Amino acid sequence: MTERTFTAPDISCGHCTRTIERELGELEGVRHVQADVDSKAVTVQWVAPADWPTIAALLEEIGYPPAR
Ligand SMILES: [Cu+2]
Repeated sequence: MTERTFTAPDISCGHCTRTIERELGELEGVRHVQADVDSKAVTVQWVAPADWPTIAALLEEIGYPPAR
């Protein structure tokens, strides 16, 4: 299991965090997603076949690119 916590600066409300949790949660291999409005932090836990490039690409696609 891999875990990564990052910031998604475009998070602005609870809808954003729910969208992120739902969309990432639908990726095969993603086991846990938690997004926080106040800190704009997102923690994701995954196993194969999920990987960071796939997760980052999906975040870009739904409008919440991870901070670099
Ligand atoms: Cu929002």
